Amino acid sequence: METSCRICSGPVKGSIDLGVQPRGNAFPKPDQLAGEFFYPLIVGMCDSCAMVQLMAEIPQEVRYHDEYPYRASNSTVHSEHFAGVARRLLRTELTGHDPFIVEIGCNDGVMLATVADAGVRHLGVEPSQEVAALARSKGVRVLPRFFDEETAGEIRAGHGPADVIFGANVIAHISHLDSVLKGAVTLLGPNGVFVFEEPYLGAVVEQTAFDLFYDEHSFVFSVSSIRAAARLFGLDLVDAEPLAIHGGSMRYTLAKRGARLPTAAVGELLASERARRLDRPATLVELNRRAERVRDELTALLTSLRADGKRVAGYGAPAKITTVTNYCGIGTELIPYVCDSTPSKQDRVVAGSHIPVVAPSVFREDRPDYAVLFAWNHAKEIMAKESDFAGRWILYIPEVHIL
Ligand code: JHZ
Ligand code: ZN
Repeated sequence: METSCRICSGPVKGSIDLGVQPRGNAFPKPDQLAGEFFYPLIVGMCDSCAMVQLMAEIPQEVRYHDEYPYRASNSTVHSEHFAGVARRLLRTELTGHDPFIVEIGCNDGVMLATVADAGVRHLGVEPSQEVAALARSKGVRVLPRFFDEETAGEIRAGHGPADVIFGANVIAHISHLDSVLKGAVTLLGPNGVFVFEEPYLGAVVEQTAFDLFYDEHSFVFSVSSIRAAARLFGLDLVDAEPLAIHGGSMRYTLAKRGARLPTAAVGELLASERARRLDRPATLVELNRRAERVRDELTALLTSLRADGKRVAGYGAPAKITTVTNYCGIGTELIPYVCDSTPSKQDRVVAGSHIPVVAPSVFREDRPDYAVLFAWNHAKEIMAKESDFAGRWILYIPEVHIL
């Protein structure tokens, strides 16, 4: 299978095949299972610009509808992280006269609430109504739209140039990334910056985190691919900063061409990516092999626990659980339920594998022998919260192991 790159039109060959998958965040109600949507989840890397991308494209309106269930504030660690991001931007970039920040995909206002509290001019661009309402309830101003070049032009006409455009776990979701980058050029002031943080290809490869691939992640970025994309559209990559969040992310800072000098980190990370062959499609082929091993070991473990009469539950229903359970063919016979603290996911099921999502109180009362930690990126927070759990944790990242 071959397609052309969404960024540079170069050739993209499929290297990772995660099978036929439903949407990661669909979480249908038990009476909504007829006619579930499936697509082939195949991932490739562009031979020319090294951008890792999904071969299929799921329309954004289908993904980010009004009941989009993910709540960015649902983890204490994440809430603190984004409040910290806001404080830092207020200190470093939003210091001039009447500064202005735009956030693409502001979700429930996890970052902009701190900006709003500081009385700084801001606008969240968020198409999903339920999360937008939560943001508004925190005093955040929201434009209910998808961000692209046209929206950027309208925002500039109505509010003036932006000092900062920010996005977290959303820029890699946008298949028209070219239009977003053009929009950034339109909307930013001469010394403005486009800052975004997204799961990092280096972390995905290093940890065999194949579950980071699902319909929402149209791309998985690296310093090399973002530098190439920025250049194509009149921007420079001027900083890159590794982050621990979401199991390993990278924060990229783009500025208008020639406006700022790149930091030393950019060159260092590019060299390290070349050494780790993160710009080579063969790296994805190898990742595919390791994902197959995890799949075989995880299903073998769960099957043998079932044969031994052990009771196993799932913990956390991140979008990632959809990829893992559908790829591995894990259904209710191996994991009868999964608990998650997000009310908008409870009393629904994981798309495709149909594992019911219940409240954490059910897990605490049920006291299973084992719990598969699907929200593995929140391991510390969850294990501290569940310190009374007397069973054992099963992790499948970076490889299948029992704690
Ligand atoms: P979590 C998110 O994906 C959202 P997901 C998005 N698709 C994206 O791009 C990536 O991040 C990068 C639950 N939980 O954060 C809450 C508990 O039950 O890993 C969540 O449903 N108890 C935009 O969905 C899930 O786990 C807890 O104590 O993979 C974690 O989802 C905690 C801390 C979490 O994101
Ligand atoms: Zn390309």
